[in-house]
Amino acid sequence: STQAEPMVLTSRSESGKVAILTLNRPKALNALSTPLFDQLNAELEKADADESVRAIVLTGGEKVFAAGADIKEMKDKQFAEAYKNNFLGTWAKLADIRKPIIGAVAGYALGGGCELAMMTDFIVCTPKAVFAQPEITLGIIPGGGGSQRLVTLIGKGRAMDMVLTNRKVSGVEAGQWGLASRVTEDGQSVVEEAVKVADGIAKFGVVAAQAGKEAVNAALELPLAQGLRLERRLFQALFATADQKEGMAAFAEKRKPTWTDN
Ligand code: CO8
Repeated sequence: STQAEPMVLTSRSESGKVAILTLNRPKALNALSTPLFDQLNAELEKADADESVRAIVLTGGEKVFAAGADIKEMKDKQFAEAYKNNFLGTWAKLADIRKPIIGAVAGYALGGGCELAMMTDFIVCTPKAVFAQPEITLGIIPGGGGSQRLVTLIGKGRAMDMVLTNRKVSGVEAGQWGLASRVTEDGQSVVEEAVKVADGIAKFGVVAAQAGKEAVNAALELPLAQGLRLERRLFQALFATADQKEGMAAFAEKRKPTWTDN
């Protein structure tokens, strides 16, 4: 058969608890196209709904995470078509996924690739990874949240520097700036490291993990007083869970907790 190779490959960690989604358009350096995002969104929704999945790792290749939105797809686009079909509108689905997602970045994360990485909950990268927003070189600006998320992660000045000068930021710098949370040792597999971190999350209760993600994300959207209220309400709500009773009983009894996700 001549069935097309999927543009997003899926696998599981050895523990079976972490879904690994791998961007797979190597000939186009994982350029992000509408069909690729349709597949990515479908796989993300599947993983989010699957109770055996407790965390997700999103990665690309060893040389390229993703070289940005597909320039060939965008080249001849017109406003009316882009507007009517809400171009890029569905590309931010990842940000709605409730399970923890770790971005594992090796090589180029350019334009939409950098933006996609920033949609994950946090990034693990190699020291030689390259993050940049080259949109200005194409006569456009970031369209996948880059101008907003960069400011939160690295501050206004560095965000401006990247967006206005196409500055290339190495993995090492990304770690220093807070764009990446963890930087691997040279030669270490970024996917293995991200999976190890994700497996660590997978060992905790799902309710606490999802609530923690919800609370941190609220900080990006809410004024402080509302964010603090939401955090406190979530905190109080967790006293209705079996996992809170188990976690604190286990501490008091000096044993390991057994989470039931209830
Ligand atoms: N789109 C389409 N095709 C691409 C892209 C891309 N972004 N990047 C690379 N390719 C293709 C090349 O055209 C080439 O195809 P072919 O073999 O048919 O000629 C193939 O991939 C290999 O690329 P190169 O020969 O250029 O490989 P090099 O190793 O010489 O260079 C680079 C690698 C430096 C990564 C180079 O390919 C490059 O600069 N790519 C473009 C990077 C860029 O400008 N990205 C920003 C795009 S704009 C954008 O992302 C807007 C964001 C929109 C929001 C997204 C929401 C998530």
